[in-house]
Amino acid sequence: MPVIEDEATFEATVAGNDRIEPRDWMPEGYRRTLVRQIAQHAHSEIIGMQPEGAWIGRAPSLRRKAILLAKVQDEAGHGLYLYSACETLGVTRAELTDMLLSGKQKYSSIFNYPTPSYADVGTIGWLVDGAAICNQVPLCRTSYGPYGRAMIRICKEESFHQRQGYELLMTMMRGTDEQRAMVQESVDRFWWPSLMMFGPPDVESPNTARSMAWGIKRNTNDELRQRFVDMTVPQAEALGVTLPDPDLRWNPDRGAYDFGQPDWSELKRVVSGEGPCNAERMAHRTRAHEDGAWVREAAAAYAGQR
Ligand code: FAQ
Repeated sequence: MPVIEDEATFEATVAGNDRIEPRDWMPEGYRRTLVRQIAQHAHSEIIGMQPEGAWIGRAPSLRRKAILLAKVQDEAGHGLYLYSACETLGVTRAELTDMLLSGKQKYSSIFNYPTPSYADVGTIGWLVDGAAICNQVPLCRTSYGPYGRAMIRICKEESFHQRQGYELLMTMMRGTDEQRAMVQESVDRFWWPSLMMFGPPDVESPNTARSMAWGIKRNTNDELRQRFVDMTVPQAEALGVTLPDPDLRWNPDRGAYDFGQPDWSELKRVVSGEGPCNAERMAHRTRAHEDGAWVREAAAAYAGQR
């Protein structure tokens, strides 16, 4: 039985920071926003397996292969929890997959960048998982119950991912000059795209105000971007790499780092399909979906017999 049956109770529940559950009454816009955000998040986890997955066969030792394999498998799991959370809103996994493959739904811009160097495995763990954690820890308190509960487990695993990336980079930084140069080159490529993961600046973000009022998002894009920079600069110093931003400096008045702005026109291009790897990522995902058709048919036939 639903506990919330009307708009007034819904608004009071959200205002009291309590949870909305699948059977509760909710405004159609709230449901649509959640489907959009959770689906984009799920698609990102699944497409996000590709850039690092390409390195599993080439990782330099059995230990590194095992770690990377475990991490990429976790990402598949994250995608599945999130698709399940999304299904509680009345949309099927097949519909969500169709929306990804037809380009109606997005996935995170960050996975449209190439990973030509093994150091990219470490940089993705450190910066991309680091940004993901900054963005996702507040989502553990999101107003929609199934999404918040999925995020708790995902954040625990992301924190292992971040540490394995940092440890890999630390090991390379203790190695040869060539390895140190590989790390710096990789950080130079991933720094600005990592800042773009938090979305457009608040003044250009059409969804933030509404999503905050509904308790779906708990912080704005700019607040989380700032938190990420403040967290990452000391880690870069400990690692011995330079972040490629001439405007980056500590501001004692704000008690935070000032930093430059990413090229926002690049984010728009990448999100609209013109990033360096969009076509490759979608072709790979489409092929994998088609190759899996027999498994879906067999599972449906088996379920039909029971
Ligand atoms: N890329 O109004 P806003 C991960 C879209 S998981 C692509 O600010 P919102 C784990 C946005 O959807 C990474 N699209 O939107 C991992 C909206 O689209 P619309 C994914 C972007 O939703 C690590 C439009 O632009 N994480 O990394 C991006 O309020 C390593 C306007 O933007 C999540 O999805 C972008 N960067 O805020 C896996 C977290 N930014 O309305 C493998 C959950 C914005 O046209 C390896 N999501 N857009 O359909 C969120 O927190 C929010 O959805 C934001 C965007 C913050 C991403």
